[in-house]
Amino acid sequence: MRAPNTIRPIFPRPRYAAVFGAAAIAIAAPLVRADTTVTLWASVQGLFTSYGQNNKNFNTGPGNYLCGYMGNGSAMRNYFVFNLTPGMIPAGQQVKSATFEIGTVFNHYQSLDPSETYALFHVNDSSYFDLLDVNTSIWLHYSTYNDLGDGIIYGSRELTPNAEPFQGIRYLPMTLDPAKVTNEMKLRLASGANNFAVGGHLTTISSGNYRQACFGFSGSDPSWGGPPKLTLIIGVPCPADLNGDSMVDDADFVQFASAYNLLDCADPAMPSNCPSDLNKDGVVDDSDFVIFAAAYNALLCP
Ligand SMILES: [Ca+2]
Ligand SMILES: [Ca+2]
Ligand SMILES: [Ca+2]
Repeated sequence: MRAPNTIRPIFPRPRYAAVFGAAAIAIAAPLVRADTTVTLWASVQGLFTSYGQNNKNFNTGPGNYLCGYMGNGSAMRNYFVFNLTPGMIPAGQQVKSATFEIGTVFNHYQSLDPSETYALFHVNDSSYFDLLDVNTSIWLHYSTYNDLGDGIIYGSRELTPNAEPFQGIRYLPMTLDPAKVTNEMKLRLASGANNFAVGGHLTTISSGNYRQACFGFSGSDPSWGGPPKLTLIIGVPCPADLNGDSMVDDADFVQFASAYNLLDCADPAMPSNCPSDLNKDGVVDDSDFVIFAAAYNALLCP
């Protein structure tokens, strides 16, 4: 049990209004920039085997993105490519949240272990994703297979036999690190590549020689609605601007104070994703209040 909060917020404190009066509102109004939500669907998807082989030769249509250890010495890692639009992250803005959702079919989880962890990794080179395995030279791309499961991790989630409903919407959401996604997308856009690739890998494969895999049959079942998707919220970075109007003022304070009184991000009454937890440590406490107060005094988002 944590010690109770000791600093009590004593806002609202309309300092900016007293100092700047109506001018503050007049100055602020043109700076209001609403966040933009962008949904990207994977344009390319598939897997590489631990023999360095793309599955494009044995799957037609949307690629199967089976992932994991097959129990026979062979392993698979999957990949997804999302097309980016030039200018989609305007100067001075960033990806403020990124949610990856992967489609599953009913028997996707195959492991003797009660859970496995699936993580999405940075991809250095996606140039082999579109190649058909039409000759033996396309085998043995071990570097591509390795690329899908090492380097920067954008996000991860636990998979269990019951992680998704048996019927209905079969998307498993995964929260990605928005700063890492912003960095990579901006690099890709600046290079003119205009796409963003991720590699998926089960990071909990144990040494036991039994199948530990997920997302089987994903290339053959059209019923789950479509390819994996990536939902981005793009906007001005300003964490204390809780209502997204590019100012940190009394309206934000009301939201902050409510969260501060709840304290724990796990509290069911806390808004989803716990936006008032500004230092991302799982609680809304005095550390967050110090950050909030500084932004409140600055009033305008950078
Ligand atoms: Ca395992
Ligand atoms: Ca605000
Ligand atoms: Ca916190």
